[in-house]
Amino acid sequence: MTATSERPAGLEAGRAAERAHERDFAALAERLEGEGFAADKLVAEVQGFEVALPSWAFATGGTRFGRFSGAGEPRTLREKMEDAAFVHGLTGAAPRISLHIPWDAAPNMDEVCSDARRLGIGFDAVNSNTFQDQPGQPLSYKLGSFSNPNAAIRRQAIEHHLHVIEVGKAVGSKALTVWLADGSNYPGQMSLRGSFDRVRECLQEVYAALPDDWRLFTEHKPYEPAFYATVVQDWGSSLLLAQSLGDRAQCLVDLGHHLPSVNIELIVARLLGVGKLGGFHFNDSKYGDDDLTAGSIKPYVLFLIFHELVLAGREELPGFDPAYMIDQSHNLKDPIESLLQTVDQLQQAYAKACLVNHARLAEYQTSGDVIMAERTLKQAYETDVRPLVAEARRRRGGALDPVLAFRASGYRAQKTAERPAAAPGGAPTHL
Ligand code: RM4
Ligand code: MN
Ligand code: MN
Repeated sequence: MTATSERPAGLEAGRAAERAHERDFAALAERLEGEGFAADKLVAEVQGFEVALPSWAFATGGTRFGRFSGAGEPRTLREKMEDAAFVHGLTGAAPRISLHIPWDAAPNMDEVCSDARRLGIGFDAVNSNTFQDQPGQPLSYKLGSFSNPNAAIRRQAIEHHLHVIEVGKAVGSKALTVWLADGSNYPGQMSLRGSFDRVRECLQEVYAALPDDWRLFTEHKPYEPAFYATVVQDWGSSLLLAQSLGDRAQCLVDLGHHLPSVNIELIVARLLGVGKLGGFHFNDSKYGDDDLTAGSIKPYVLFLIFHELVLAGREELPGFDPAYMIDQSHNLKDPIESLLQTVDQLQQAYAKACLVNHARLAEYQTSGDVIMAERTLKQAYETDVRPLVAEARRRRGGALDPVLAFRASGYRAQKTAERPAAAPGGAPTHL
């Protein structure tokens, strides 16, 4: 077990790598200073970026066609927390884990909290699950949860959410994320208007039970598992819900939950403009809800999203306090390596967005200089910020190159010995 007070094994980069980093960072710092940026300030800004790790991403996810589990995968919440702490130790940027209930149900929450304290991590938003029936559950969600025409099924779904809030309170969470699979597969199966009204009414009851210092995030998704009409299918539906609930209800944008070619940064800008951008589930997508590694397919889009966010932060927009979370399924990669890679990609996109000269961009927009406006963004995007991000990690006691440090640490081999394979199928994981 690695407490965060210890330096995880594998952190010591070779001396040659250290020297190469120092050279690269000095060169970048000089270049950035020439452009009017203070390098130390930028390092501190990058260090301010934090992202929560999803508990369900520490085991190999698989697809609906099968799951090929890897060795040493966590079998319990405590083991997922150990892995999360290791990722945080190497990156210095992932201090919280996001729980999914009942996947992460634990008999003794006090023990969970003391494990977390010992590991040096905390808890982010708690996620509910009414998209599956659980063993022993009296009524089925086959035809919907909050949208179900059967009031007893809606009641059961509300009770589940109240329970999730209790779990979150026990661990110190400050937000509830609600993603509903509710929808229909065939025209006529469900009332398109009635189902939305019922979802809103149920959410109102859940919202009323939120502690005063909590937020509720509504997460939309266009399709899957519903293939004809999903109730909360787009950001418009999500916004209607958040607006009808109250100030502490905001929208969560999962980057994979948009139809192909939708302009996600524009959605982000719209939600920011009305104070309803609550948080993110970072991942990347080629076709749909692919849950691929953030930045692996459309890195420029990721940058443009961060540009909207950094700008909103600088302008101190009302209601701007985004909860950054990862939501990915690691089908083929080692889940820890994939998360380390993801955090690094997010840090890089964020760092690049911090390099945009906003004053100059506004001038070009006003004077109608299209080329120079675009070049202002591209100049930031095309800057190799890897030394900046590595320096931000290093000053936090993390690794210059987290994936290589993880490989050198022997952590996976150690866990493979400590954690004999779970039952076939493994621990519950991302769908
Ligand atoms: C959904 C959605 C939710 C996540 C589940 C596991 O597609 O992205 O955020 O909780 O997957
Ligand atoms: Mn999600
Ligand atoms: Mn998803």
